[in-house]
Amino acid sequence: MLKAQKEQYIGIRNSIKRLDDKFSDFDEKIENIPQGDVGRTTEEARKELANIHKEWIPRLTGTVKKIAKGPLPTDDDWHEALAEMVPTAGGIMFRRTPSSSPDVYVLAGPTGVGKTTTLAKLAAKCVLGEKLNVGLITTDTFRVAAVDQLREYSSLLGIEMAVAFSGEELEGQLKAFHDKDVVFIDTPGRGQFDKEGISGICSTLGKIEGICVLLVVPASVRKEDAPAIIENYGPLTPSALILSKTDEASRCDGLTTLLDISKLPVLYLTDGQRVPEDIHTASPGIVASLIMPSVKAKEPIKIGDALNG
Ligand SMILES: Nc1nc2c(ncn2[C@@H]2O[C@H](COP(=O)(O)OP(=O)(O)OP(=O)(O)O)[C@@H](O)[C@H]2O)c(=O)[nH]1
Ligand SMILES: [Mg+2]
Repeated sequence: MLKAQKEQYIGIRNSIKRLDDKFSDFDEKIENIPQGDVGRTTEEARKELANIHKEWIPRLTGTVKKIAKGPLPTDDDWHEALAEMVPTAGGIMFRRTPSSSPDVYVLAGPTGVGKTTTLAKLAAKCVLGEKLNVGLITTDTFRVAAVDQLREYSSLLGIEMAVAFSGEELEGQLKAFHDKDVVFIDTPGRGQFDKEGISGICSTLGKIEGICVLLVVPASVRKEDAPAIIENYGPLTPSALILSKTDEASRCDGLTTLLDISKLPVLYLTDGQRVPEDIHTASPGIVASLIMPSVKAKEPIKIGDALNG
């Protein structure tokens, strides 16, 4: 009996050894498997979930589960689910207004975010692309050289420009621009905590009716700052967001907070200093790629490129 047991034991030991050898071979093969894009970027996508506003996570993960075809969602699944949550409005339909007063757009936002440059890009789109009759008014009589900056753009585009030192002057200039199709109004940059400065812009814009305020916010806005921007710029009742300086934003971890709190759609993205090239109509996919950069959306169509032919 002992002899039989010993043989059995030796047999088991040999089997274990054979299994051991097989597994070490297997380990080596696993190590040599090339890191596929899907596995690697999915891990990154998971990390990027930390950038997403926590109120968005349950809906996002719920959608991802529905979309995913396999047990593990791919980057594309995350991207698609996030894009479904991003509100965009596909740009502005600038139009001819022969029998009515012009459509008036105001660009407002914190200091140095690119308001004046973005205004020039949009004005160029109207003038060069749509052949519209455009007027520019600046209410930024505060910052040194702000007036000259806009004047430079107006002369490059060959369009009229006015400077408004007060609400009354602004009303008068808008009347003088009654024959324009579109009028853009520039405002001075005010930090999000500068409530007094922001209410100064409110009183300058005063009772002018039918204006559309576009809030320019840098794509790199911090999640801690987004609530104050939205709350303190609230009195201007912005209609939409423009996300600026996407080219300088290595992280966009405040964007979903901004979108969640503001409930505003994104109209445009800007990604450089060139006028008019560096502006794009926002799409959910492109904004989602800013939030989760491990997945790249298709190349956006550049308004400037389209203009250049
Ligand atoms: N990289 C990059 N720079 C930009 C972009 N938009 C504007 N800028 C630059 O940012 C700087 C400030 O731009 P402005 O248009 O003067 O910004 P602003 O918001 O009008 O500034 P204030 O009126 O002083 O509040 C300039 O050097 C612009 O060329 C952008 O999308 N990307
Ligand atoms: Mg400016």
